[in-house]
Amino acid sequence: MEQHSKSTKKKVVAVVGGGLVGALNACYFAKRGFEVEVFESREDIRHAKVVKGRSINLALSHRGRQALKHVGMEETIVSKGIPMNARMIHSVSGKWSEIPYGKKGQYILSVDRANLNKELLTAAEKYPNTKLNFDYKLLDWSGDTGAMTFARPDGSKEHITVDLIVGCDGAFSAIRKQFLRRSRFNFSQTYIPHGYLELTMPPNNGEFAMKPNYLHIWPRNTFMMIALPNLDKTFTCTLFMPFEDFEKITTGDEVIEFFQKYFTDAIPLIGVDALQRDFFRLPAQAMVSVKCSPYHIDDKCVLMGDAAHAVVPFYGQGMNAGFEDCLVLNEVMDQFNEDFSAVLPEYSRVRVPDDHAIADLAMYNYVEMRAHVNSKWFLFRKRVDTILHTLMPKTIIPLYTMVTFTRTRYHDAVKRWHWQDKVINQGLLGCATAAILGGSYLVIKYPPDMSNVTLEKMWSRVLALKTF
Ligand code: FAD
Ligand code: EGO
Repeated sequence: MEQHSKSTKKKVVAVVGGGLVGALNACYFAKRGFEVEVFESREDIRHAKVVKGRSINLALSHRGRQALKHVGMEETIVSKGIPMNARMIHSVSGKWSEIPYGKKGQYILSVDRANLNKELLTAAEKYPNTKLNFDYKLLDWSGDTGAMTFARPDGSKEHITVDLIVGCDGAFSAIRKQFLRRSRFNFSQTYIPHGYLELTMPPNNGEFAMKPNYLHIWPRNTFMMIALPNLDKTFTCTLFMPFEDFEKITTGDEVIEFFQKYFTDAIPLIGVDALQRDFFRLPAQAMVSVKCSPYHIDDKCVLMGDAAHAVVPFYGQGMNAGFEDCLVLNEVMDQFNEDFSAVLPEYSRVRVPDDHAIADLAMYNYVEMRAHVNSKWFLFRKRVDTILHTLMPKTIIPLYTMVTFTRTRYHDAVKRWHWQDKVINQGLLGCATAAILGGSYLVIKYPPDMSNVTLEKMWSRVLALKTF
């Protein structure tokens, strides 16, 4: 069936970066029949002894799953994920309270990053029209000719030219450097004052040390800790804290003292020795938010995943958004018959507002949580969300639900959220007005006996109110 005539020969697509988004994207382009070359700077993680990387596990939700489904990978990944049906809020006093994410089928999944990446690389490699190239570090590419320059481990350089470059090389993208040199390219990058540290909570007597099917959260305003379960019955705890506070903790005793004050219940679960050791194993890692636009250069190059939009991890959406990028580009490819000169501008046009919206939402959660979210407020907010949704299931849908369990475009979710806020405020205003009117009516209809009321008595009552 294959045709080798020049006119029907499929174009060559280079996917730069074989991380989560690059590996999935390779499957998408391969499925369409393109000649796909993946270039990854690291060695093949499937054969590597130690895989260093950012977070050990991630929360996979609806958008990411839909994107995996399109290339037949959903089941493979979901079967190795651990459902988290609710958040478990840990209070300072050690009390645990759970709030479901939604109905029975609404859960997020804890997945292992390394396994996910390996499975996606293997899936990409199964297409006969895909080639994976490891130890290829992109140094730069020419905006004029499109030629890419790679560094090899032996110090040599290789120059490669293809029809389309897809930049999936992460938050510090080398592909993006060419964009920065161009006029009318918007770019912003913000490092937040917080860093993060990962700690392992081992199994207890061969079982999970805490209930496994939960996203465990310790909300302490500026200090936050979360824990996601792993298949080996460990939990990976991630502590988020300002760098300046990390710097204040320099000894094992200080670690315990700090945990004693804020995360008491976690000490015996992680173990004093492990805690003191792991806390200093790696320095706290930085988090960056990157926004830019447009995502393409002519018909030559497009940015996707973290390369286009690194978001802070306070919504659990970075990978999900990057996976959804692949799905959106695929939809545009159908619409415009794979004509890159039409596809790429349209992709930027439809995707930029949504990626910017999730970047803003993630930053909003960061600001909100560090400023006033302790365990009481967390529980209160989520309970109010649940009650309003139960009362008016069609009118009020919690923002977290829209973002996590639907494919509502991110920027539509934000719009709807603002609209719902107005509805809620008007509802409250309505209730207040009704209360005042109702109260006035009662006072007029049944006038209270004022004969015994002196000015002095009234004042003392007004002053007594202050104690509230
Ligand atoms: P990356 O995963 O960074 O992959 C980029 C790849 O490109 C790497 O393999 C790298 O080696 C390669 N590369 C880089 N430079 C070059 C070069 N010059 N040449 C060739 N190759 C190159 N997201 C979620 O959805 N849910 C979560 O729960 C979640 N939790 C997170 C927790 C933390 C602490 C952090 C930091 C992030 C979290 N994220 C989460 C976000 C998620 O990790 C990223 O959005 C996701 O990894 C982006 O994938 P990517 O493929 O675009 O980039
Ligand atoms: C009031 C209460 C305002 C990531 C609660 C805002 C994020 C925010 C980092 C959780 C869940 C997946 C996550 C909820 C809020 C992952 C997430 C949430 C964290 C931190 C995370 C929730 C990995 C914000 N989802 N979420 O509603 O359960 O609410 F706590 Cl620090």
